[in-house]
Amino acid sequence: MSDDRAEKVNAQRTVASEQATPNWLSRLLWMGPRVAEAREATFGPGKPGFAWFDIARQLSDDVAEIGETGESNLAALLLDCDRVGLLVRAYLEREGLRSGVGPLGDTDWANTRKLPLLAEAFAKLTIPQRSMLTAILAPDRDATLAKLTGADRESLAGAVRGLATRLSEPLEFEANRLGRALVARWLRVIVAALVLAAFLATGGNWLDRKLEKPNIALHCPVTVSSQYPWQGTDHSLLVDGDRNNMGFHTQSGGQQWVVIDLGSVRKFNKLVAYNRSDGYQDRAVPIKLEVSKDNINFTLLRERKETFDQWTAGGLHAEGRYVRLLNTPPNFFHLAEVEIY
Ligand SMILES: [Ca+2]
Repeated sequence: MSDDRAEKVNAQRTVASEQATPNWLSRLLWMGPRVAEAREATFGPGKPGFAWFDIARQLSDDVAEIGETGESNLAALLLDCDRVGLLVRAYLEREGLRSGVGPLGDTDWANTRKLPLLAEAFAKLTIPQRSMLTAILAPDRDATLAKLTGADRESLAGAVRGLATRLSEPLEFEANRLGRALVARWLRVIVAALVLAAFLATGGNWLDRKLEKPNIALHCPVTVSSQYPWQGTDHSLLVDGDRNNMGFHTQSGGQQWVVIDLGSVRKFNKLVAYNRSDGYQDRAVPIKLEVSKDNINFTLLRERKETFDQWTAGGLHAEGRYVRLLNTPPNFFHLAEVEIY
């Protein structure tokens, strides 16, 4: 696919995706126009003068790499002078004031006075500093450098470094316009996502509570096959809503069971059993779940053989008044809570 065609396809996709997003959301998230405006206003590749600015940026990195070896460091001074030259070119080219493609000439230097930002920045240099700088940026820089005294270099280095910084900062700001817009957009998207997640979490809990059927076993009478001394003596705790306290504890030997009386024949679809939380969980299995309408004839609904913390027996489609849980003898039998829905 040619670059032109790829660009058109991308543009169509962008338009399609922007059309698919509601207007208010698009505005809120800076999806379209704000970023497009920023892209348009950004001083970026392809814009007049950007190539010079980009090279000046790289030189700035080189200056940083040379390190803090003192302002009189000749290599850093030359790089800073070149940065100034490149930045002046960038400014002039942006304004259509560049006189040619070669080194900066008299017309270019004269044109710098037409741009207030450049005029102001250069005004901070003394006249000798200005003439040394223009001489270094002229083709015969070696001759100029040979004439510089140590004091000249030192005075020029600080002044040129300051000048390069003053010239590059505004361009840097304009070059980062799109980046700032994208950061702002993503911050907005992240905040919106967090708000949405918080809303869904709250809304989800609210919906769960609305849709949740009541636990019909809650506070129903409980009968147990036998009672172990001292532990699990209050059987109402099997259906008290607390999933950690022990609801009953039988003796060992023979078939042990627990029956919950729902009070009348009820339809239910799910039973959740919570094992005792302080150990001996293997005693609860294998466990059988049965239902009866008369407390005499029971029908097996489910059986579970694997040890569990929480056993959910769903899809029961059951009907009955007495719900019985039995484990396999000879064994103690104990559970913390049973819920029926
Ligand atoms: Ca309980």
